[in-house]
Amino acid sequence: MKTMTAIAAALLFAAPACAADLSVSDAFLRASPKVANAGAGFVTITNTGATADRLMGASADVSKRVELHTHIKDGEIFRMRQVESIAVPAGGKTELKPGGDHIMFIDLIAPLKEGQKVPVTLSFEKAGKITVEVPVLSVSATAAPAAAMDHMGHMAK
Ligand SMILES: [Cu+2]
Repeated sequence: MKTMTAIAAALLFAAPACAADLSVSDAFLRASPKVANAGAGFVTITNTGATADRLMGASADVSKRVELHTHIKDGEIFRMRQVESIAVPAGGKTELKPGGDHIMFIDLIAPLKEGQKVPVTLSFEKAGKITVEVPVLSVSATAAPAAAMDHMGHMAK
């Protein structure tokens, strides 16, 4: 019995970005231009469970405030708007990506530099808190490194 507990604990440590039925992948932040006082973060949340969950908020010590945002189309212009939560459907996945939902880091304490890693804690209504190490990519990055490599693979074919 003790051995089983130890194995379970080891497995938990091996998968820090998982809680219950949720897993977080493809996380990245965009480096902030020198003049910017805010940065945007993106993650993919996969829910393998039978119960829908919701991302309720996020926290990180790189900025004074962290908000959940989406983009809405206002005539021909896309504007960012704060949202209370982002739904994660049962047995589905939610992609936060440029031009859509994102995590906004407002009033940066220091500029986000490419190559830096930022621990970000995501708070879910049911799964609780999940902390992910989020790499900072270039100012114009549109996808996490793994996804970007995927695209390169497709182009080579
Ligand atoms: Cu935003």
